[in-house]
Amino acid sequence: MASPVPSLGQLVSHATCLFKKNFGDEAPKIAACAPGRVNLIGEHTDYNQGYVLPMALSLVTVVVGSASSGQEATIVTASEEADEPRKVDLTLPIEGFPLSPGLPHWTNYVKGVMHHYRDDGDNLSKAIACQQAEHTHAGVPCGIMDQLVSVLGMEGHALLIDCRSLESIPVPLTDPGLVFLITNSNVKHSLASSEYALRRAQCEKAASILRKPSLRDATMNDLEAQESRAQLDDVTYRRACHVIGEICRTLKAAESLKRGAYQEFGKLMVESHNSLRDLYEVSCKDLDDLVCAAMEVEGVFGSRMTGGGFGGCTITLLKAHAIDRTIQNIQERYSGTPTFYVATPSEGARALKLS
Ligand code: GAF
Repeated sequence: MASPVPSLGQLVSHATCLFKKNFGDEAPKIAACAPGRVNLIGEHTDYNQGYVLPMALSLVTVVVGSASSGQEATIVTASEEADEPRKVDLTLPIEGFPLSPGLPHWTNYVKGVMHHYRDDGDNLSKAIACQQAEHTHAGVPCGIMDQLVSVLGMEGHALLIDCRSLESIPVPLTDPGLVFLITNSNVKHSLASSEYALRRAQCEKAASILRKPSLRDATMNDLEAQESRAQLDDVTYRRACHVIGEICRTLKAAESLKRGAYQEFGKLMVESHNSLRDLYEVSCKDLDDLVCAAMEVEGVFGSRMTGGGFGGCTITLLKAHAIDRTIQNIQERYSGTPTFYVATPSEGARALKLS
Protein backbone atom coordinates (compact mmCIF):
# COMPACT_ATOMS: atom_id res chain seq x y z
CA MET A 1 0.00 0.00 0.00
CA ALA A 2 1.12 3.53 -0.71
CA SER A 3 1.91 5.54 2.44
CA PRO A 4 -0.70 8.11 3.51
CA VAL A 5 0.39 11.73 3.21
CA PRO A 6 -0.31 13.87 6.33
CA SER A 7 -2.99 16.45 5.58
CA LEU A 8 -2.24 20.16 5.56
CA GLY A 9 -4.58 20.55 8.56
CA GLN A 10 -2.67 17.93 10.55
CA LEU A 11 0.68 19.58 9.79
CA VAL A 12 -0.56 23.08 10.67
CA SER A 13 -2.03 21.90 13.95
CA HIS A 14 1.20 20.05 14.83
CA ALA A 15 3.25 23.17 14.04
CA THR A 16 0.84 25.34 16.04
CA CYS A 17 1.18 23.07 19.10
CA LEU A 18 4.96 23.21 18.84
CA PHE A 19 4.84 27.00 18.51
CA LYS A 20 2.65 27.34 21.61
CA LYS A 21 4.90 24.98 23.58
CA ASN A 22 7.93 27.10 22.76
CA PHE A 23 6.50 30.62 22.84
CA GLY A 24 4.39 30.94 25.99
CA ASP A 25 1.14 29.42 24.80
CA GLU A 26 0.48 32.19 22.30
CA ALA A 27 -0.97 31.16 18.92
CA PRO A 28 1.08 31.90 15.79
CA LYS A 29 -0.18 34.75 13.57
CA ILE A 30 0.93 33.52 10.14
CA ALA A 31 1.34 30.22 8.33
CA ALA A 32 2.63 29.10 4.96
CA CYS A 33 3.46 25.87 3.21
CA ALA A 34 5.71 24.76 0.35
CA PRO A 35 5.51 21.43 -1.49
CA GLY A 36 8.17 18.86 -2.21
CA ARG A 37 8.59 17.80 -5.82
CA VAL A 38 9.20 14.83 -8.03
CA ASN A 39 10.90 15.14 -11.40
CA LEU A 40 9.31 13.09 -14.19
CA ILE A 41 12.24 13.50 -16.59
CA GLY A 42 15.10 15.97 -17.26
CA GLU A 43 17.72 14.98 -14.71
CA HIS A 44 20.91 16.97 -14.14
CA THR A 45 19.84 19.31 -16.90
CA ASP A 46 18.80 22.33 -14.79
CA TYR A 47 22.34 23.57 -14.01
CA ASN A 48 23.12 23.12 -17.71
CA GLN A 49 20.33 25.56 -18.54
CA GLY A 50 18.23 22.77 -20.06
CA TYR A 51 14.64 21.56 -19.57
CA VAL A 52 13.08 19.70 -16.64
CA LEU A 53 9.58 18.24 -16.16
CA PRO A 54 8.75 18.12 -12.44
CA MET A 55 5.48 18.34 -10.51
CA ALA A 56 4.84 19.75 -7.04
CA LEU A 57 3.54 17.16 -4.55
CA SER A 58 0.90 17.16 -1.86
CA LEU A 59 3.73 16.46 0.64
CA VAL A 60 4.47 19.88 2.11
CA THR A 61 6.62 21.66 4.66
CA VAL A 62 4.64 23.98 6.91
CA VAL A 63 5.92 27.09 8.68
CA VAL A 64 4.02 29.03 11.34
CA GLY A 65 5.25 32.16 13.09
CA SER A 66 4.74 35.60 14.55
CA ALA A 67 6.75 38.78 14.10
CA SER A 68 9.39 39.34 16.78
CA SER A 69 10.30 42.79 18.00
CA GLY A 70 13.80 44.04 17.21
CA GLN A 71 16.51 42.03 15.46
CA GLU A 72 16.20 38.82 17.47
CA ALA A 73 14.39 35.74 16.19
CA THR A 74 13.99 32.16 17.37
CA ILE A 75 13.43 29.20 15.07
CA VAL A 76 12.30 25.70 16.07
CA THR A 77 12.11 22.61 13.88
CA ALA A 78 9.73 19.67 14.25
CA SER A 79 11.98 17.46 12.12
CA GLU A 80 13.02 14.26 13.88
CA GLU A 81 16.02 14.04 11.58
CA ALA A 82 17.44 17.46 12.44
CA ASP A 83 20.62 17.71 14.50
CA GLU A 84 20.43 19.22 18.02
CA PRO A 85 19.59 21.76 19.28
CA ARG A 86 16.21 22.05 17.58
CA LYS A 87 15.51 25.50 19.00
CA VAL A 88 17.94 28.25 17.98
CA ASP A 89 18.15 32.03 18.57
CA LEU A 90 19.30 34.17 15.65
CA THR A 91 20.04 37.82 15.01
CA LEU A 92 18.34 38.87 11.79
CA PRO A 93 20.84 39.79 9.06
CA ILE A 94 21.56 43.47 8.40
CA GLU A 95 23.99 45.18 6.02
CA GLY A 96 27.52 44.20 7.06
CA PHE A 97 26.30 41.52 9.52
CA PRO A 98 25.22 38.49 7.47
CA LEU A 99 23.89 35.27 8.97
CA SER A 100 26.75 32.82 8.52
CA PRO A 101 26.34 29.07 8.19
CA GLY A 102 27.36 26.95 11.19
CA LEU A 103 25.86 24.47 13.62
CA PRO A 104 23.31 22.98 13.96
CA HIS A 105 23.19 22.06 10.27
CA TRP A 106 19.41 22.26 9.89
CA THR A 107 19.48 26.04 10.48
CA ASN A 108 21.77 26.76 7.54
CA TYR A 109 19.15 26.64 4.81
CA VAL A 110 16.77 28.75 6.92
CA LYS A 111 19.54 31.28 7.57
CA GLY A 112 20.35 31.34 3.86
CA VAL A 113 16.75 32.09 2.93
CA MET A 114 16.59 34.88 5.55
CA HIS A 115 19.80 36.26 4.09
CA HIS A 116 18.78 36.23 0.41
CA TYR A 117 15.01 36.80 0.56
CA ARG A 118 13.66 40.12 -0.73
CA ASP A 119 9.96 40.81 -0.29
CA ASP A 120 9.25 41.95 -3.86
CA GLY A 121 6.22 39.70 -4.40
CA ASP A 122 7.88 38.01 -7.37
CA ASN A 123 7.77 34.21 -7.53
CA LEU A 124 10.90 33.87 -9.62
CA SER A 125 12.98 35.95 -7.25
CA LYS A 126 11.65 33.86 -4.34
CA ALA A 127 12.88 30.70 -6.08
CA ILE A 128 16.24 32.28 -6.89
CA ALA A 129 16.70 33.40 -3.25
CA CYS A 130 16.08 29.81 -2.12
CA GLN A 131 18.58 28.47 -4.65
CA GLN A 132 21.16 30.99 -3.45
CA ALA A 133 20.50 29.84 0.13
CA GLU A 134 21.43 26.29 -0.96
CA HIS A 135 24.62 27.56 -2.58
CA THR A 136 25.89 29.91 0.11
CA HIS A 137 24.51 28.40 3.33
CA ALA A 138 23.71 24.71 2.75
CA GLY A 139 26.75 24.10 0.52
CA VAL A 140 24.77 22.47 -2.32
CA PRO A 141 25.57 23.86 -5.80
CA CYS A 142 22.10 22.87 -7.05
CA GLY A 143 20.20 24.03 -10.11
CA ILE A 144 16.88 25.90 -10.01
CA MET A 145 14.41 23.04 -10.62
CA ASP A 146 13.36 22.23 -7.05
CA GLN A 147 12.80 25.82 -5.98
CA LEU A 148 10.95 26.82 -9.16
CA VAL A 149 8.49 23.95 -9.12
CA SER A 150 7.93 24.35 -5.38
CA VAL A 151 6.98 27.99 -5.94
CA LEU A 152 5.10 27.64 -9.25
CA GLY A 153 3.50 24.17 -8.91
CA MET A 154 -0.05 23.80 -10.28
CA GLU A 155 -2.73 21.35 -9.22
CA GLY A 156 -3.26 18.66 -11.88
CA HIS A 157 -0.15 19.65 -13.86
CA ALA A 158 3.52 18.95 -14.30
CA LEU A 159 5.63 21.92 -15.42
CA LEU A 160 7.96 21.91 -18.39
CA ILE A 161 10.54 24.41 -17.14
CA ASP A 162 13.13 26.08 -19.32
CA CYS A 163 15.96 26.54 -16.82
CA ARG A 164 17.54 29.23 -19.00
CA SER A 165 14.60 31.62 -19.46
CA LEU A 166 12.86 30.33 -16.29
CA GLU A 167 9.62 30.12 -18.26
CA SER A 168 7.34 27.20 -17.49
CA ILE A 169 4.59 25.52 -19.49
CA PRO A 170 1.91 23.56 -17.59
CA VAL A 171 1.42 19.98 -18.84
CA PRO A 172 -1.96 18.53 -17.72
CA LEU A 173 -1.85 15.26 -15.78
CA THR A 174 -5.50 14.54 -15.27
CA ASP A 175 -6.02 11.10 -16.83
CA PRO A 176 -7.72 9.08 -14.05
CA GLY A 177 -6.46 5.84 -15.59
CA LEU A 178 -2.86 6.83 -14.96
CA VAL A 179 -0.65 7.00 -11.88
CA PHE A 180 2.84 8.26 -11.16
CA LEU A 181 4.22 6.15 -8.31
CA ILE A 182 7.15 7.34 -6.20
CA THR A 183 9.22 4.58 -4.63
CA ASN A 184 11.65 5.67 -1.95
CA SER A 185 14.61 3.29 -1.78
CA ASN A 186 15.25 4.62 1.74
CA VAL A 187 18.97 4.65 1.03
CA LYS A 188 21.13 7.74 0.70
CA HIS A 189 24.80 7.35 -0.10
CA SER A 190 27.15 9.84 1.53
CA LEU A 191 28.96 10.68 -1.69
CA ALA A 192 25.81 12.30 -3.11
CA SER A 193 26.82 15.92 -2.48
CA SER A 194 30.49 15.65 -3.47
CA GLU A 195 29.60 13.74 -6.65
CA TYR A 196 26.90 16.32 -7.47
CA ALA A 197 29.44 19.15 -7.36
CA LEU A 198 31.85 17.05 -9.44
CA ARG A 199 29.19 16.42 -12.12
CA ARG A 200 28.46 20.11 -12.32
CA ALA A 201 32.18 20.89 -12.78
CA GLN A 202 32.49 18.18 -15.46
CA CYS A 203 29.59 19.72 -17.40
CA GLU A 204 31.21 23.16 -17.22
CA LYS A 205 34.46 21.66 -18.47
CA ALA A 206 32.66 19.96 -21.38
CA ALA A 207 30.87 23.19 -22.34
CA SER A 208 34.12 25.11 -22.30
CA ILE A 209 35.89 22.51 -24.50
CA LEU A 210 32.94 22.69 -26.92
CA ARG A 211 33.19 26.51 -26.72
CA LYS A 212 29.55 26.86 -25.68
CA PRO A 213 28.13 29.01 -22.87
CA SER A 214 26.46 25.84 -21.49
CA LEU A 215 25.60 22.29 -22.61
CA ARG A 216 22.13 23.60 -23.50
CA ASP A 217 23.79 25.17 -26.54
CA ALA A 218 25.58 21.99 -27.64
CA THR A 219 24.30 19.31 -30.03
CA MET A 220 25.32 15.67 -30.49
CA ASN A 221 27.05 16.79 -33.69
CA ASP A 222 29.15 19.29 -31.70
CA LEU A 223 30.06 16.53 -29.30
CA GLU A 224 31.00 14.07 -32.06
CA ALA A 225 33.01 16.59 -34.09
CA GLN A 226 36.57 15.33 -34.50
CA GLU A 227 38.14 18.37 -32.86
CA SER A 228 35.97 18.00 -29.73
CA ARG A 229 36.43 14.23 -29.47
CA ALA A 230 40.19 14.75 -29.45
CA GLN A 231 39.98 17.14 -26.49
CA LEU A 232 37.30 15.43 -24.40
CA ASP A 233 38.42 12.66 -22.06
CA ASP A 234 36.07 9.67 -21.85
CA VAL A 235 34.37 10.72 -18.59
CA THR A 236 33.74 14.31 -19.69
CA TYR A 237 32.43 13.04 -23.03
CA ARG A 238 29.96 10.70 -21.35
CA ARG A 239 28.71 13.39 -18.92
CA ALA A 240 28.05 15.75 -21.83
CA CYS A 241 26.43 12.97 -23.85
CA HIS A 242 23.92 12.36 -21.03
CA VAL A 243 23.05 16.04 -20.65
CA ILE A 244 22.61 16.74 -24.38
CA GLY A 245 20.52 13.56 -24.82
CA GLU A 246 18.45 14.23 -21.68
CA ILE A 247 17.53 17.76 -22.77
CA CYS A 248 16.15 16.35 -26.07
CA ARG A 249 14.36 13.51 -24.26
CA THR A 250 12.66 15.96 -21.89
CA LEU A 251 11.17 17.98 -24.73
CA LYS A 252 10.02 14.81 -26.49
CA ALA A 253 8.59 13.44 -23.23
CA ALA A 254 6.54 16.58 -22.57
CA GLU A 255 5.11 16.32 -26.08
CA SER A 256 4.22 12.65 -25.69
CA LEU A 257 2.54 13.31 -22.35
CA LYS A 258 0.41 16.05 -23.92
CA ARG A 259 -0.64 13.60 -26.68
CA GLY A 260 -1.40 10.84 -24.18
CA ALA A 261 1.35 8.72 -25.76
CA TYR A 262 2.22 6.95 -22.53
CA GLN A 263 4.19 4.07 -24.09
CA GLU A 264 6.44 6.62 -25.70
CA PHE A 265 6.79 8.57 -22.46
CA GLY A 266 7.64 5.37 -20.59
CA LYS A 267 10.31 4.44 -23.12
CA LEU A 268 11.92 7.86 -22.68
CA MET A 269 11.88 7.36 -18.89
CA VAL A 270 13.80 4.10 -19.23
CA GLU A 271 16.27 5.68 -21.66
CA SER A 272 16.77 8.48 -19.14
CA HIS A 273 17.46 5.98 -16.37
CA ASN A 274 19.95 4.03 -18.47
CA SER A 275 21.76 7.22 -19.41
CA LEU A 276 21.94 8.34 -15.75
CA ARG A 277 23.24 4.88 -14.84
CA ASP A 278 25.78 4.36 -17.63
CA LEU A 279 26.83 7.82 -18.84
CA TYR A 280 26.27 10.13 -15.89
CA GLU A 281 26.94 7.41 -13.26
CA VAL A 282 24.64 8.78 -10.57
CA SER A 283 22.45 5.70 -10.08
CA CYS A 284 23.17 2.84 -7.68
CA LYS A 285 22.18 -0.81 -7.32
CA ASP A 286 19.14 0.01 -5.16
CA LEU A 287 17.69 2.36 -7.78
CA ASP A 288 18.52 0.01 -10.67
CA ASP A 289 16.81 -2.86 -8.85
CA LEU A 290 13.70 -0.76 -8.16
CA VAL A 291 13.45 0.22 -11.83
CA CYS A 292 13.89 -3.41 -12.98
CA ALA A 293 11.24 -4.64 -10.53
CA ALA A 294 8.74 -2.01 -11.68
CA MET A 295 9.37 -2.74 -15.36
CA GLU A 296 8.50 -6.43 -14.88
CA VAL A 297 4.86 -5.59 -14.17
CA GLU A 298 2.21 -5.49 -16.88
CA GLY A 299 0.65 -2.06 -17.03
CA VAL A 300 3.88 -0.23 -16.22
CA PHE A 301 4.92 2.19 -18.99
CA GLY A 302 8.28 3.31 -17.63
CA SER A 303 10.40 3.85 -14.57
CA ARG A 304 13.55 5.77 -13.70
CA MET A 305 15.59 7.18 -10.86
CA THR A 306 14.56 10.73 -10.02
CA GLY A 307 16.48 13.58 -8.41
CA GLY A 308 20.21 13.85 -7.77
CA GLY A 309 20.82 10.07 -7.48
CA PHE A 310 23.05 7.88 -5.25
CA GLY A 311 19.89 6.72 -3.47
CA GLY A 312 16.58 8.49 -3.02
CA CYS A 313 13.57 7.68 -5.17
CA THR A 314 12.36 6.24 -8.45
CA ILE A 315 9.33 7.46 -10.38
CA THR A 316 7.17 5.01 -12.31
CA LEU A 317 4.37 5.67 -14.79
CA LEU A 318 1.71 2.98 -14.80
CA LYS A 319 -1.95 2.20 -15.42
CA ALA A 320 -3.92 2.97 -12.26
CA HIS A 321 -5.27 -0.58 -12.01
CA ALA A 322 -1.71 -2.01 -11.91
CA ILE A 323 -0.67 -0.17 -8.74
CA ASP A 324 -1.15 -2.98 -6.20
CA ARG A 325 0.64 -5.53 -8.38
CA THR A 326 3.48 -3.07 -8.98
CA ILE A 327 3.96 -2.33 -5.28
CA GLN A 328 3.82 -6.03 -4.48
CA ASN A 329 6.39 -6.95 -7.11
CA ILE A 330 8.77 -4.21 -5.95
CA GLN A 331 8.40 -5.35 -2.33
CA GLU A 332 9.18 -8.93 -3.31
CA ARG A 333 12.13 -8.10 -5.54
CA TYR A 334 13.82 -5.25 -3.67
CA SER A 335 16.18 -6.28 -0.86
CA GLY A 336 15.65 -3.02 1.09
CA THR A 337 12.54 -1.53 2.68
CA PRO A 338 10.86 0.77 0.16
CA THR A 339 8.07 3.25 0.82
CA PHE A 340 5.54 4.25 -1.79
CA TYR A 341 3.67 7.45 -2.57
CA VAL A 342 1.16 8.22 -5.26
CA ALA A 343 2.36 11.49 -6.80
CA THR A 344 -0.54 13.95 -6.88
CA PRO A 345 0.31 17.06 -8.90
CA SER A 346 -0.37 19.91 -6.48
CA GLU A 347 -0.19 23.67 -6.13
CA GLY A 348 2.93 25.57 -5.16
CA ALA A 349 4.05 27.46 -2.04
CA ARG A 350 1.34 29.61 -0.49
CA ALA A 351 0.25 31.51 2.58
CA LEU A 352 -2.37 29.71 4.69
CA LYS A 353 -5.26 31.10 6.70
CA LEU A 354 -5.09 30.32 10.41
CA SER A 355 -8.47 29.77 12.03
C1 GAF B 1 18.98 17.85 -7.14
C2 GAF B 1 19.20 19.34 -7.38
F1 GAF B 1 18.82 20.06 -6.26
C3 GAF B 1 18.43 19.84 -8.61
O1 GAF B 1 18.75 21.18 -8.86
C4 GAF B 1 18.73 18.96 -9.83
O2 GAF B 1 20.00 19.26 -10.35
C5 GAF B 1 18.61 17.48 -9.48
O3 GAF B 1 19.36 17.13 -8.32
C6 GAF B 1 19.07 16.59 -10.61
O4 GAF B 1 18.23 16.76 -11.72
O5 GAF B 1 17.66 17.61 -6.81
